Amino acid sequence: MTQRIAVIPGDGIGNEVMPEGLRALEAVAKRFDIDLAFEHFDFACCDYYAKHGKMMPDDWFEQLKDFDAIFYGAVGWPDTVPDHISLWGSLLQFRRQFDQYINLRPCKLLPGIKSPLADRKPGDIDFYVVRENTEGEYSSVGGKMFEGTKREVVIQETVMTRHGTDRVLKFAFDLAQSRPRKKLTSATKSNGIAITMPWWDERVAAMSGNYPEVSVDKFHIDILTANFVMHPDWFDVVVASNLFGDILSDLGPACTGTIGVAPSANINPEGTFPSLFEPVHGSAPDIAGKGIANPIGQIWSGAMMLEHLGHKEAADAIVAAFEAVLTEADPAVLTPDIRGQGTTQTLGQAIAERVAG
Ligand code: GGG
Repeated sequence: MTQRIAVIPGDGIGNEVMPEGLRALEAVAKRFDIDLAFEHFDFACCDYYAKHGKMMPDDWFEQLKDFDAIFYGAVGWPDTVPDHISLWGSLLQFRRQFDQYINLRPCKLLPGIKSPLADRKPGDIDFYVVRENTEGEYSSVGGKMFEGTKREVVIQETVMTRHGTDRVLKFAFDLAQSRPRKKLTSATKSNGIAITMPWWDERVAAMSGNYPEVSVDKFHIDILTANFVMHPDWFDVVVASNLFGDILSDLGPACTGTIGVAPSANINPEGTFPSLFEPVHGSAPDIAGKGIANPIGQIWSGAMMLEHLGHKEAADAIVAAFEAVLTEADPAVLTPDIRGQGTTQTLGQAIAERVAG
């Protein structure tokens, strides 16, 4: 059975890491005899906006809805398009319209990569951030009054629904229950954000009643970020609202040495719509065009996509391949963010060769 993948490189380094993501997928598809058909799209990026005055064509939903998955790079090119326009015109539309309400972001210290935290070794940092992905602080509810005057008022509402909160909590509890440590940490701020966050805590407490085997703790987001740095080994599954999850899933990988390796899965668990797989990192205008972006975040996202599509063995083969290349630690192969002198292509090619076997 052919599985159709929509490929959208997006902006900046998305265009550099995507070919390496595809190279690994093509190698693994050949090795495991998986029939993947890639179709490339030039929208959901700021170049498209420059030509058309919008990030995507009006029929983007129709064009993409029947794909088995979407493989995305990165979005944002603030010199051309303000960040909130590019993000709301592309990635956030995918997440919302395709009801990809889970954003699953593994955070793992990989072999060969030095954590900036003292004395941490692989195995010490190995947890998931489960980020609510369709509502919360990322809401389009609000407005401005008296714009441009001294009386200017700006309001943006946080939107949390019982449906939206319970479904992400259920996913996170299920994940925690499936893991050996069976531990779930909730990110809150119920001392300061006095309506939505105490309610979030109540929903966590209610859901925990269904999972007697899962031990649950919670931290206010400020001390939680400190504990990510001081005690990353405490965490197993961390569940968070949209904004808190976004922040934690950049900080977590930074504690593992580089955000360049971090993958993510934007999942519609029911399979009604395609899920979307993208590195956690953005378009990185500061290094775009230099050919030095780390492709592992894109490659690992491809592995998550394969697992989602039912190819666990192939997904594991990709992870084993990049772990082997990192363990070898040839500086001529590795990218500068992980102390190498290589390029996006040298690292991508070494991983693809390993995948091929
Ligand atoms: N590949 C991820 C990406 O391009 N991220 C850009 C960004 O700003 N994302 C914000 C978010 O994930 O909410």
